[in-house]
Amino acid sequence: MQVTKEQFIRDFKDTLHEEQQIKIIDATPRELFIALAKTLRKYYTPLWLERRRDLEKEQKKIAYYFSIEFLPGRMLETNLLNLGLLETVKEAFADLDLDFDTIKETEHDMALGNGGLGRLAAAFMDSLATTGYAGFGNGLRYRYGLFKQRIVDGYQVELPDPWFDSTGSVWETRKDHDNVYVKLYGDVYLQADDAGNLTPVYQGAQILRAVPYDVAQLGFENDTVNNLRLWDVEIPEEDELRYPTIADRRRIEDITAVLYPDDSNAQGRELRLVQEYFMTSAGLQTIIRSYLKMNLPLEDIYQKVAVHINDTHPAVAPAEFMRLLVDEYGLSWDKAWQATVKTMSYTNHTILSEALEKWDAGLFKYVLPRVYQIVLEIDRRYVADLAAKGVAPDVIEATRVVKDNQIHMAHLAIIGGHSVNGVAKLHTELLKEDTLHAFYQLFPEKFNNKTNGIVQRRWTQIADEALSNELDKWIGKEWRTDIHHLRKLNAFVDDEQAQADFYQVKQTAKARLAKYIFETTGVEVSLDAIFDVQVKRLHAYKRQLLNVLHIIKLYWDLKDNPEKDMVPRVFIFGAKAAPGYHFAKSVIKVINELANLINNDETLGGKLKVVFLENYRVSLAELIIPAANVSEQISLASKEASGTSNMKFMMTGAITLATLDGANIEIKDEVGEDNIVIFGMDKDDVYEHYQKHDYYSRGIYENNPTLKRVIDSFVNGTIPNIQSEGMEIYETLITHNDEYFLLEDFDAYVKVQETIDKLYRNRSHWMKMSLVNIANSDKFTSDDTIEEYAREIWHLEK
Ligand code: 26V
Repeated sequence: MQVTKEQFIRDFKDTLHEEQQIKIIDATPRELFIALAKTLRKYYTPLWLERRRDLEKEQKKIAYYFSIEFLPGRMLETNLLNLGLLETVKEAFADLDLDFDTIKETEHDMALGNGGLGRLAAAFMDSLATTGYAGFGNGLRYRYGLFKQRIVDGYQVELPDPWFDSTGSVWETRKDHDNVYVKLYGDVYLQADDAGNLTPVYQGAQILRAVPYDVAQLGFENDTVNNLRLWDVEIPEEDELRYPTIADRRRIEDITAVLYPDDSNAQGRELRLVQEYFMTSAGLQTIIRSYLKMNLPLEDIYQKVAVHINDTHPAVAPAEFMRLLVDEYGLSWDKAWQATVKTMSYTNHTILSEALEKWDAGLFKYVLPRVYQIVLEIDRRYVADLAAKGVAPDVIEATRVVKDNQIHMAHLAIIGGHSVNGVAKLHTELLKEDTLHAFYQLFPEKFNNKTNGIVQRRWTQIADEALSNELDKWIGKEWRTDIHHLRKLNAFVDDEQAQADFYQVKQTAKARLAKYIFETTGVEVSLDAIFDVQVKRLHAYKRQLLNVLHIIKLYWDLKDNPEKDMVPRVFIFGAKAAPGYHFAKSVIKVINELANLINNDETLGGKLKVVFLENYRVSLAELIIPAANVSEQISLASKEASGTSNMKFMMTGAITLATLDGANIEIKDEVGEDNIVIFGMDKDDVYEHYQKHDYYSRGIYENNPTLKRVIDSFVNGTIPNIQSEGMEIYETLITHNDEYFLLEDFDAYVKVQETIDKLYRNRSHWMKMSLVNIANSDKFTSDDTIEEYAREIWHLEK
């Protein structure tokens, strides 16, 4: 977009006057941010409208990405960058004597997601617009995003995160003309109409209004604007008598109040089911409506529409689509089913069985009585079809939708769609071999891999300006528009000047983070230390605790021998634990108490520091990741479906310290074994233990004095203030046989940490490794991932 600096300054001042009735000099940073955002909206709104008109006129196929989470983080800089205005605006602000960073910091992260899954959905929105495909998001407009984490006395405390104020978010537009109505609860019975067809009659259903809020998704320098549609809930005026008290109304407002309601109780689970259905039904109704405007036959809808089911949360989609096509639009079951299967596709994001959603059939029937009937019919026909084909009864039983009084959502997504994909090569192999093996045998053609990706622009051009400028200097600027030009950097990995220059880039990022660490925690860290970082959700399988075991080992090494020759190390953690996840919260407490112990022990000579940064989120990741020397990706092999922070660290020059899990394997394939540090059991070792049932953690503990001393530190008072948490951890590791095999991997992990120490001492060699990582990180651009989805799953045209 062409806007000169002078023009921008005029537009910006006008907006500030019109909207805030204030002059620059009197405005708060927040007011300046709002004015800036509104100026941008004026710039892109014509493109947004034009996009809508073009798509209607050209009747191109559209993919709809259904996801209960979208985690874009801050949008200001991405929007500026994508409009081609980031530099112009920074210069204009400098002229106006305004500090751009102060203004951008007033934007609240849009955190409508938990972690990787939600961030991936947001990345895909950016990449869909950037590649130019028509791909729209469909989700929920939560009033409160992911909780804000505070650490109090070492404990995680969760606070609500109201991410928009009374006027809503600056980036959204309410679209009342696109309201739809969603039916829940009540009774449904079937009645024959004059032609003898059975039609459903609803009695006492609750009817809610779904109101869309649209958020523009701008493509990178291509004038393309796609749409992310987030639904809010309202009580229709004609139904207000049903909700006479404030409490009645609150129960409805709760539907879009929080991301992931507490599902440890029945009420929370019911709310979650309502959320899932609400966004799915509202989205599908809108899709059918806009398709029908083209006057094409409804049974051909799959030619113009693809619906993607992001994890199982929107997996009610095939059943709801059937309900709409059959009940509301009168299609025959068979035609509707064909259209449904060709429209739907599904991504699995985890092999952990506890995360594969199943709904109690009674609850499902109570909340969604008609959809329940449809699910039963889908299940009945599925079983009958396979039985007629002679499929073995145990295979049918293993794959059907309704069994053991539960609705298996993944099964519904697989049966009701034409594509199932995993999110990294190993993950897809495990789905085929293990988790979804029976389905793979029945429908091998449905299975495919789509390795995750990241929006490289955010992690380089936005998060790491110094790195970006250095890259320009060495390889020219083309990489900014076509990331594959990064490979040119391979020519300079041995160049001493390049190594020195990029070392300085990393030091700059480390200094920025060190300042933040000092300001937020009071801990001083040396820039000569290795910044060793593990940031991600706290989960047992991700094994933050293995990292902790190693830190305690270093602590004892230094206590025994303060002269120990080691490069100083700063271990940096960022992690939120699910509010009901006791063990994860205990690990957070232990990390914080360990940090207190270590950071205040002067006998350690500053060689060891531990920092837990509270409230890890996208905007904090932008500060942390560029500053990392070491990227900890140490999940138990087979458990991390892909990981995506691993890709961000790689792109900004950290060395990956990893198990052979998820996309780590593909990172290794890109950089070669010499430029990544791999350790520990692989997936076959892990599965062998499962088969042989021969893992015995107490045996390892008793035969490894170093490890024993480390583990005993949790319960013998070494670390203060962790009596119950220390005991819980001890029991997890020893009494409960260490489900994620930390003990078996401990020695290997310690060894490669020593390798890291050695490698870091040779600056030239380290920087060569770092440069190889940056140079080959183009492989993980989500733009390419989206190209694959668009071509192979959604069959979109450009
Ligand atoms: C959810 C839950 C919820 C209940 C308790 C246990 C549990 C364990 C795992 C999950 C993960 C939900 C799905 C998810 O976020 N998967 C992540 O998706 C990323 C994007 O594909 C991927 O990079 C991560 O490896 C994967 O964990």
